[in-house]
Amino acid sequence: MATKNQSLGEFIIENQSDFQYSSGELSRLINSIRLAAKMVNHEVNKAGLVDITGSAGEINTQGEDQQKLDVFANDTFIRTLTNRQIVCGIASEENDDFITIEGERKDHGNKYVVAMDPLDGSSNIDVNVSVGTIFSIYRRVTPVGTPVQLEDFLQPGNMQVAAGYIIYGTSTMLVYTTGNGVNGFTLNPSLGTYYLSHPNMTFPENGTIYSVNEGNYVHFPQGVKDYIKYCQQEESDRPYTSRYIGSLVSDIHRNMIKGGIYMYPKSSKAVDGKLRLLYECNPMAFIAEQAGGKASDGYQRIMDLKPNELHQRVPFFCGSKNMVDKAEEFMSKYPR
Ligand code: P6P
Repeated sequence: MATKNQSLGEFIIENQSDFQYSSGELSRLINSIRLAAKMVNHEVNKAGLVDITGSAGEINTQGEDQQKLDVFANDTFIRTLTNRQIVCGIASEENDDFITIEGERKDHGNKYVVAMDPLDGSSNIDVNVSVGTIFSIYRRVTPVGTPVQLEDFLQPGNMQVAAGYIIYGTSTMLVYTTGNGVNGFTLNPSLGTYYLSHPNMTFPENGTIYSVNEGNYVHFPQGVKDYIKYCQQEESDRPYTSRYIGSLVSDIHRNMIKGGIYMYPKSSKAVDGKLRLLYECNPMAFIAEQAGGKASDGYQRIMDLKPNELHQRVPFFCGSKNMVDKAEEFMSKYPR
Protein backbone atom coordinates (compact mmCIF):
# COMPACT_ATOMS: atom_id res chain seq x y z
CA MET A 1 0.00 0.00 0.00
CA ALA A 2 1.41 3.42 -0.94
CA THR A 3 0.27 6.40 1.10
CA LYS A 4 1.33 9.78 -0.27
CA ASN A 5 3.89 11.64 1.88
CA GLN A 6 4.83 8.46 3.72
CA SER A 7 8.58 8.44 4.39
CA LEU A 8 10.70 5.92 2.48
CA GLY A 9 11.58 4.22 5.76
CA GLU A 10 7.91 3.78 6.69
CA PHE A 11 7.12 2.56 3.15
CA ILE A 12 9.89 -0.07 3.22
CA ILE A 13 8.75 -1.44 6.59
CA GLU A 14 5.06 -1.43 5.60
CA ASN A 15 5.71 -3.17 2.27
CA GLN A 16 8.61 -5.47 2.97
CA SER A 17 6.27 -8.47 3.07
CA ASP A 18 5.68 -7.83 -0.66
CA PHE A 19 9.26 -8.88 -1.26
CA GLN A 20 9.20 -12.61 -1.98
CA TYR A 21 12.66 -13.13 -0.55
CA SER A 22 14.18 -12.27 2.79
CA SER A 23 12.51 -8.89 3.21
CA GLY A 24 14.89 -7.67 5.90
CA GLU A 25 17.83 -7.88 3.52
CA LEU A 26 15.99 -6.00 0.78
CA SER A 27 15.12 -3.28 3.26
CA ARG A 28 18.77 -2.97 4.22
CA LEU A 29 19.74 -2.97 0.53
CA ILE A 30 17.29 -0.21 -0.40
CA ASN A 31 18.37 1.73 2.69
CA SER A 32 22.01 1.52 1.63
CA ILE A 33 21.08 2.85 -1.81
CA ARG A 34 19.05 5.61 -0.15
CA LEU A 35 22.07 6.63 1.94
CA ALA A 36 24.54 6.53 -0.96
CA ALA A 37 22.14 8.59 -3.08
CA LYS A 38 22.05 11.29 -0.41
CA MET A 39 25.84 11.47 -0.38
CA VAL A 40 26.05 11.64 -4.20
CA ASN A 41 23.24 14.19 -4.30
CA HIS A 42 25.20 16.41 -1.91
CA GLU A 43 28.22 16.40 -4.24
CA VAL A 44 26.19 16.75 -7.46
CA ASN A 45 24.40 19.77 -6.02
CA LYS A 46 27.63 21.62 -5.32
CA ALA A 47 29.44 20.45 -8.46
CA GLY A 48 29.72 23.95 -9.81
CA LEU A 49 31.12 25.35 -6.59
CA VAL A 50 34.13 23.19 -5.97
CA ASP A 51 36.64 21.52 -8.17
CA ILE A 52 34.69 18.27 -8.44
CA THR A 53 33.31 18.67 -11.94
CA GLY A 54 35.36 18.18 -15.00
CA SER A 55 37.43 15.18 -15.90
CA ALA A 56 39.12 12.91 -13.41
CA GLY A 57 41.74 12.46 -16.07
CA GLU A 58 40.93 8.75 -16.40
CA ILE A 59 39.20 6.80 -19.16
CA ASN A 60 36.62 4.22 -17.96
CA THR A 61 35.92 0.75 -19.27
CA GLN A 62 33.63 2.25 -21.89
CA GLY A 63 36.42 4.40 -23.25
CA GLU A 64 34.55 7.42 -21.88
CA ASP A 65 36.26 10.36 -20.19
CA GLN A 66 35.68 9.63 -16.47
CA GLN A 67 34.24 12.66 -14.70
CA LYS A 68 35.28 13.24 -11.07
CA LEU A 69 31.67 12.81 -9.92
CA ASP A 70 31.56 9.46 -11.76
CA VAL A 71 34.43 8.30 -9.59
CA PHE A 72 32.91 9.73 -6.41
CA ALA A 73 29.51 8.14 -7.14
CA ASN A 74 31.04 4.78 -7.99
CA ASP A 75 33.18 4.71 -4.86
CA THR A 76 30.27 5.87 -2.67
CA PHE A 77 27.81 3.22 -3.87
CA ILE A 78 30.42 0.44 -3.71
CA ARG A 79 31.47 1.43 -0.17
CA THR A 80 27.92 1.81 1.12
CA LEU A 81 26.69 -1.45 -0.41
CA THR A 82 29.75 -3.30 0.91
CA ASN A 83 29.35 -1.97 4.44
CA ARG A 84 25.72 -3.11 4.69
CA GLN A 85 26.69 -6.80 4.40
CA ILE A 86 23.96 -7.71 1.91
CA VAL A 87 25.64 -8.08 -1.47
CA CYS A 88 28.22 -10.66 -2.54
CA GLY A 89 29.14 -8.84 -5.74
CA ILE A 90 28.79 -5.57 -7.66
CA ALA A 91 29.03 -4.88 -11.40
CA SER A 92 29.51 -1.23 -12.32
CA GLU A 93 29.77 0.70 -15.56
CA GLU A 94 32.95 2.19 -14.13
CA ASN A 95 34.70 -1.15 -13.50
CA ASP A 96 36.01 -3.55 -16.14
CA ASP A 97 35.22 -6.62 -14.03
CA PHE A 98 32.72 -7.34 -11.26
CA ILE A 99 33.72 -6.75 -7.63
CA THR A 100 33.67 -9.71 -5.22
CA ILE A 101 32.47 -8.93 -1.68
CA GLU A 102 33.29 -11.69 0.80
CA GLY A 103 31.39 -10.12 3.73
CA GLU A 104 32.44 -9.42 7.31
CA ARG A 105 32.68 -13.13 8.14
CA LYS A 106 34.73 -13.56 4.93
CA ASP A 107 32.41 -16.42 4.00
CA HIS A 108 30.80 -15.02 0.86
CA GLY A 109 27.55 -15.47 2.76
CA ASN A 110 25.56 -12.61 1.18
CA LYS A 111 22.80 -13.47 -1.29
CA TYR A 112 22.39 -10.51 -3.63
CA VAL A 113 24.29 -8.95 -6.51
CA VAL A 114 23.91 -5.38 -7.78
CA ALA A 115 24.54 -4.07 -11.30
CA MET A 116 24.75 -0.29 -11.47
CA ASP A 117 25.49 2.77 -13.50
CA PRO A 118 26.61 5.01 -10.65
CA LEU A 119 26.24 8.28 -12.52
CA ASP A 120 24.51 7.99 -15.87
CA GLY A 121 24.64 10.99 -18.19
CA SER A 122 27.66 12.35 -16.36
CA SER A 123 28.84 14.21 -19.46
CA ASN A 124 25.98 16.59 -18.63
CA ILE A 125 27.39 17.51 -15.21
CA ASP A 126 29.42 20.48 -16.43
CA VAL A 127 26.38 21.97 -18.16
CA ASN A 128 24.13 21.55 -15.13
CA VAL A 129 21.76 19.01 -16.70
CA SER A 130 20.10 16.33 -14.54
CA VAL A 131 22.01 13.07 -14.15
CA GLY A 132 21.09 9.78 -12.50
CA THR A 133 22.09 6.54 -10.82
CA ILE A 134 20.59 3.30 -12.14
CA PHE A 135 20.61 0.00 -10.20
CA SER A 136 19.48 -3.57 -10.72
CA ILE A 137 19.32 -6.25 -8.01
CA TYR A 138 19.39 -10.05 -8.41
CA ARG A 139 19.64 -13.00 -6.05
CA ARG A 140 22.87 -14.88 -6.76
CA VAL A 141 22.44 -18.20 -8.62
CA THR A 142 25.75 -19.79 -7.52
CA PRO A 143 25.99 -21.39 -4.06
CA VAL A 144 25.97 -19.01 -1.07
CA GLY A 145 29.30 -19.37 0.70
CA THR A 146 31.33 -19.44 -2.51
CA PRO A 147 32.84 -16.44 -4.31
CA VAL A 148 30.38 -14.70 -6.65
CA GLN A 149 30.70 -15.73 -10.30
CA LEU A 150 30.12 -14.00 -13.65
CA GLU A 151 26.94 -16.07 -14.14
CA ASP A 152 25.42 -14.37 -11.08
CA PHE A 153 25.47 -11.14 -13.11
CA LEU A 154 24.56 -12.58 -16.53
CA GLN A 155 20.96 -13.32 -15.54
CA PRO A 156 18.10 -12.19 -17.82
CA GLY A 157 16.28 -9.07 -16.66
CA ASN A 158 13.19 -11.15 -15.86
CA MET A 159 15.11 -12.46 -12.83
CA GLN A 160 15.58 -9.02 -11.24
CA VAL A 161 14.23 -8.84 -7.68
CA ALA A 162 14.37 -5.02 -7.56
CA ALA A 163 15.49 -2.14 -9.77
CA GLY A 164 15.35 1.61 -9.82
CA TYR A 165 17.01 4.93 -10.37
CA ILE A 166 17.86 8.14 -8.57
CA ILE A 167 17.42 11.34 -10.60
CA TYR A 168 19.52 14.29 -9.40
CA GLY A 169 17.37 17.00 -10.94
CA THR A 170 15.44 20.07 -9.82
CA SER A 171 14.64 17.74 -6.95
CA THR A 172 16.28 14.44 -6.11
CA MET A 173 14.03 11.39 -6.46
CA LEU A 174 14.44 7.69 -5.79
CA VAL A 175 12.15 5.63 -8.06
CA TYR A 176 12.14 1.86 -7.63
CA THR A 177 10.21 -1.38 -7.92
CA THR A 178 10.40 -4.76 -6.19
CA GLY A 179 7.88 -6.22 -8.64
CA ASN A 180 4.80 -4.67 -7.05
CA GLY A 181 4.46 -1.45 -9.02
CA VAL A 182 6.66 1.64 -9.12
CA ASN A 183 6.87 4.32 -6.44
CA GLY A 184 8.74 7.64 -6.46
CA PHE A 185 10.23 9.25 -3.37
CA THR A 186 11.40 12.85 -3.29
CA LEU A 187 14.26 13.89 -1.02
CA ASN A 188 13.61 16.72 1.41
CA PRO A 189 17.19 18.02 1.52
CA SER A 190 16.69 20.01 4.69
CA LEU A 191 15.53 16.90 6.58
CA GLY A 192 17.58 14.34 4.60
CA THR A 193 14.42 12.22 4.33
CA TYR A 194 12.70 10.86 1.24
CA TYR A 195 8.91 11.15 1.07
CA LEU A 196 6.51 9.23 -1.17
CA SER A 197 5.62 11.93 -3.71
CA HIS A 198 4.67 9.72 -6.70
CA PRO A 199 2.76 6.62 -5.54
CA ASN A 200 2.00 3.90 -8.10
CA MET A 201 3.72 5.58 -11.06
CA THR A 202 2.30 4.49 -14.43
CA PHE A 203 3.39 4.92 -18.04
CA PRO A 204 0.46 6.42 -20.01
CA GLU A 205 -0.46 3.87 -22.70
CA ASN A 206 -0.08 6.60 -25.33
CA GLY A 207 2.11 9.66 -25.48
CA THR A 208 3.25 12.45 -27.76
CA ILE A 209 6.94 12.65 -26.89
CA TYR A 210 9.63 10.80 -28.81
CA SER A 211 13.17 10.88 -27.46
CA VAL A 212 16.04 9.95 -29.78
CA ASN A 213 19.32 11.52 -30.86
CA GLU A 214 18.22 12.64 -34.32
CA GLY A 215 21.80 13.62 -35.08
CA ASN A 216 22.25 9.91 -35.81
CA TYR A 217 19.24 9.76 -38.15
CA VAL A 218 21.16 8.92 -41.32
CA HIS A 219 22.80 5.97 -39.50
CA PHE A 220 19.54 4.46 -38.18
CA PRO A 221 17.86 1.29 -39.51
CA GLN A 222 15.10 2.08 -42.02
CA GLY A 223 12.40 1.01 -39.54
CA VAL A 224 13.55 3.67 -37.07
CA LYS A 225 13.71 6.30 -39.83
CA ASP A 226 10.13 5.37 -40.85
CA TYR A 227 8.89 5.61 -37.24
CA ILE A 228 10.48 9.04 -36.75
CA LYS A 229 8.85 10.27 -39.97
CA TYR A 230 5.53 8.78 -38.74
CA CYS A 231 5.89 10.88 -35.55
CA GLN A 232 6.64 13.98 -37.60
CA GLN A 233 3.73 13.59 -40.04
CA GLU A 234 1.13 16.36 -39.98
CA GLU A 235 -1.77 14.38 -38.48
CA SER A 236 -4.27 15.97 -36.15
CA ASP A 237 -4.24 13.01 -33.77
CA ARG A 238 -0.47 13.03 -33.46
CA PRO A 239 0.82 16.37 -32.18
CA TYR A 240 4.17 14.77 -31.39
CA THR A 241 7.11 16.63 -29.93
CA SER A 242 10.77 15.68 -29.76
CA ARG A 243 12.45 15.86 -26.36
CA TYR A 244 15.96 14.46 -25.82
CA ILE A 245 18.12 15.50 -22.87
CA GLY A 246 20.96 13.04 -23.44
CA SER A 247 20.46 11.69 -19.93
CA LEU A 248 18.61 8.36 -19.93
CA VAL A 249 17.16 8.68 -16.44
CA SER A 250 15.82 12.19 -17.14
CA ASP A 251 14.33 11.26 -20.52
CA ILE A 252 12.60 8.14 -19.24
CA HIS A 253 11.43 9.79 -16.00
CA ARG A 254 9.78 12.59 -17.99
CA ASN A 255 8.26 10.17 -20.48
CA MET A 256 6.86 7.98 -17.68
CA ILE A 257 5.08 10.99 -16.20
CA LYS A 258 3.90 12.56 -19.49
CA GLY A 259 3.82 9.61 -21.91
CA GLY A 260 6.45 9.00 -24.53
CA ILE A 261 9.04 6.70 -26.05
CA TYR A 262 12.83 6.69 -25.63
CA MET A 263 14.88 5.09 -28.38
CA TYR A 264 18.56 4.30 -28.62
CA PRO A 265 18.60 2.10 -31.76
CA LYS A 266 21.54 0.33 -33.26
CA SER A 267 23.13 2.26 -36.10
CA SER A 268 26.03 2.02 -38.52
CA LYS A 269 27.99 3.92 -35.85
CA ALA A 270 26.84 1.72 -32.92
CA VAL A 271 26.12 -1.75 -34.27
CA ASP A 272 24.57 -2.94 -30.97
CA GLY A 273 23.29 0.43 -29.85
CA LYS A 274 24.97 2.33 -27.01
CA LEU A 275 23.10 1.46 -23.83
CA ARG A 276 24.27 -1.39 -21.61
CA LEU A 277 21.88 -4.27 -20.99
CA LEU A 278 22.81 -5.09 -17.41
CA TYR A 279 22.73 -1.72 -15.67
CA GLU A 280 20.80 0.60 -17.97
CA CYS A 281 18.30 -1.33 -20.12
CA ASN A 282 17.21 -4.09 -17.73
CA PRO A 283 16.53 -1.88 -14.68
CA MET A 284 14.73 0.74 -16.79
CA ALA A 285 12.78 -2.05 -18.51
CA PHE A 286 11.70 -3.49 -15.12
CA ILE A 287 10.52 -0.04 -14.04
CA ALA A 288 8.75 0.54 -17.38
CA GLU A 289 6.92 -2.80 -17.35
CA GLN A 290 5.93 -2.46 -13.69
CA ALA A 291 4.49 0.94 -14.61
CA GLY A 292 2.47 -0.56 -17.49
CA GLY A 293 4.93 0.42 -20.21
CA LYS A 294 7.09 -1.69 -22.51
CA ALA A 295 10.78 -2.17 -23.29
CA SER A 296 12.29 -4.05 -26.24
CA ASP A 297 15.31 -4.10 -28.51
CA GLY A 298 12.97 -3.29 -31.37
CA TYR A 299 12.03 -6.93 -31.81
CA GLN A 300 11.97 -8.75 -28.46
CA ARG A 301 11.39 -8.02 -24.77
CA ILE A 302 14.52 -6.58 -23.17
CA MET A 303 14.01 -8.58 -19.97
CA ASP A 304 14.04 -11.88 -21.90
CA LEU A 305 17.49 -11.26 -23.39
CA LYS A 306 20.21 -13.54 -21.96
CA PRO A 307 23.28 -11.38 -21.32
CA ASN A 308 26.59 -12.75 -22.58
CA GLU A 309 28.93 -10.17 -21.06
CA LEU A 310 28.93 -7.56 -18.28
CA HIS A 311 29.04 -4.48 -20.52
CA GLN A 312 26.96 -5.82 -23.38
CA ARG A 313 25.16 -3.15 -25.41
CA VAL A 314 21.69 -3.60 -26.93
CA PRO A 315 19.29 -1.43 -28.94
CA PHE A 316 16.69 0.07 -26.58
CA PHE A 317 13.07 1.14 -27.14
CA CYS A 318 11.26 1.98 -23.89
CA GLY A 319 8.09 3.79 -22.91
CA SER A 320 4.37 4.01 -23.50
CA LYS A 321 3.18 0.59 -24.64
CA ASN A 322 1.31 1.73 -27.77
CA MET A 323 4.29 3.84 -28.90
CA VAL A 324 6.77 0.96 -28.49
CA ASP A 325 4.30 -1.32 -30.31
CA LYS A 326 4.16 1.18 -33.19
CA ALA A 327 7.93 1.47 -33.41
CA GLU A 328 8.22 -2.34 -33.45
CA GLU A 329 5.61 -2.45 -36.23
CA PHE A 330 7.88 -0.29 -38.39
CA MET A 331 10.96 -2.29 -37.41
CA SER A 332 9.23 -5.59 -38.33
CA LYS A 333 8.95 -4.52 -41.97
CA TYR A 334 12.69 -4.91 -42.45
CA PRO A 335 15.17 -7.73 -41.80
CA ARG A 336 17.13 -7.42 -38.53
P1 P6P B 1 24.15 10.17 -27.13
C1 P6P B 1 24.65 8.92 -21.35
O1 P6P B 1 26.00 8.73 -21.78
C2 P6P B 1 23.83 7.82 -22.00
O2 P6P B 1 24.31 6.58 -21.59
C3 P6P B 1 22.35 8.00 -21.66
O3 P6P B 1 22.17 8.55 -20.40
C4 P6P B 1 21.86 8.91 -22.75
O4 P6P B 1 20.47 8.73 -23.04
C5 P6P B 1 22.72 8.50 -23.95
O5 P6P B 1 23.92 7.93 -23.42
C6 P6P B 1 23.08 9.69 -24.80
O6 P6P B 1 23.88 9.21 -25.86
O7 P6P B 1 24.92 9.29 -28.09
O8 P6P B 1 22.80 10.56 -27.70
O9 P6P B 1 24.91 11.36 -26.61
